[in-house]
Amino acid sequence: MSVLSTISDVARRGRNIVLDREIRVGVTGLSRGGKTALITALTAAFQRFGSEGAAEAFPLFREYGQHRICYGGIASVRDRAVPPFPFRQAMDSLKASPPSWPSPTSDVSEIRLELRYHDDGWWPGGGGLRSLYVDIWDYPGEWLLDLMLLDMSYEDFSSRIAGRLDRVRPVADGSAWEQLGAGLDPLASLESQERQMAAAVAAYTAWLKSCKEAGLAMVVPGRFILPGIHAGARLLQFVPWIWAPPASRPPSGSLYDEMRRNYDAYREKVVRRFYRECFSHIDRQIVVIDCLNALMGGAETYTDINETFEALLENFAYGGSSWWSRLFSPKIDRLIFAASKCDRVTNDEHPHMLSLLKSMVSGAAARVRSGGIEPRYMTLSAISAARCRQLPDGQLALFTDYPGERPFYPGTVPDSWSRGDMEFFRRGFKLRELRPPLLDLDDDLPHQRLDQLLSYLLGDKL
Ligand SMILES: Nc1nc2c(ncn2[C@@H]2O[C@H](COP(=O)(O)OP(=O)(O)O)[C@@H](O)[C@H]2O)c(=O)[nH]1
Ligand SMILES: [Mg+2]
Repeated sequence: MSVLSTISDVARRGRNIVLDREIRVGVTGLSRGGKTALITALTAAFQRFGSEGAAEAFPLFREYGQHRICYGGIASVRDRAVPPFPFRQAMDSLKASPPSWPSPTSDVSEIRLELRYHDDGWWPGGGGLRSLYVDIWDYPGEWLLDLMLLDMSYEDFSSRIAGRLDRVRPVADGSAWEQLGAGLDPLASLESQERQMAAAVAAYTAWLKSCKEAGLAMVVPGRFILPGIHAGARLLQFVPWIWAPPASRPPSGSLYDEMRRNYDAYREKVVRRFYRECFSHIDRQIVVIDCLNALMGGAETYTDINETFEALLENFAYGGSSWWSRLFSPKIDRLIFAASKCDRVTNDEHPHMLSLLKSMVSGAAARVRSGGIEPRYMTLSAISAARCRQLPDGQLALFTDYPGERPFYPGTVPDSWSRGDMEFFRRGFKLRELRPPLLDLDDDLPHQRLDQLLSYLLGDKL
């Protein structure tokens, strides 16, 4: 980006902020949490704004009617350097026959949404038709956890991982890389041990993969699992040093020194850039969590979610924000924790799912409250693949669109979280990944409470 276009971007953003016409939304979630589905659903919702029946389709978005929203759609991109969010591809795959879910995200993308509404303002410059722009970024969830590393030195990172090893051993055993790494000599020259280091990195990566498969949240560094353009780069050559610290100061060119430099380069060149691109200056945050999936992993994964999101949210500033502070020291003034994919349980279980969500993120929520804002919680289905209906015997069950697929009852979600309850849930609950809904070309995407989310995200800005 040239200096001139940077200046004009800053000036434009300044003007939009002062006039309260632009908000940046950070969708925060682990991989497979439901971010891409949510961004697709939000975009499709915007495209419906102004058309017949839209107010009825989003009854909980009360501000829609109050402010007479008359148009919504995709606006031209804010930053030409960032690829656009692949909305068309996502819709094409959802509407194909047979349909498929949008493909997993492999890189950063961005979308700018716009809505227009009637402003009844009486102040000078108020009144008439106004626009509100909403910027959203999508990215692979694997990279999200790296934000934790922003303020961590190599030593901090190492001790954090060392502290987890035993705790997660029941679901993901890290003995293989522990043993391999124990043979490394931190003070010897890198050349003499390059092969051993590569083997330790490969074994550490294999452990991270097994953590991910077990449903653990804290899987860092994320690029070890999904390197993107950094595949094969030197800066991915390090492992946390969990063994006895070097006996003396590691000389330049020693194995320890090299790993620390690679870590620092990773943090500065990869993670900071990712943060700047997707998370700096966000005004509002949605944290999407697939609670049911996390719970299927048992007590370890349940606790891991809490610890992970607490550490993660430390990288964001929360608090009330005026246009002045938005311009000079932006803060997040609204945060929503959303339990995603709630169409996988019957409606009577939603209150239980909500209490599960609250207990899963209690540490992270405390972090947000310390900034003086009260987080909201909701259960959400961005793209519903099942509908809840009553069977003739009065029992609730889930119905999909697929002929021949029988209605089913997945089970009950407990509302207290003792180990016993979790075990009961794991054994008894049938968590089914659902195929996407069967849609005709002109059908709208079915959802649950997307309108509530829209109201909370945007209502006060209209
Ligand atoms: N039943 C149901 N499944 C969903 C929903 N949203 C996402 N999914 C499933 O979760 C998978 C991951 O979603 P995605 O949005 O790609 O997650 P991301 O990795 O956070 O972007 C999808 O492929 C679907 O199988 C939803 O609202 N309902
Ligand atoms: Mg995605």
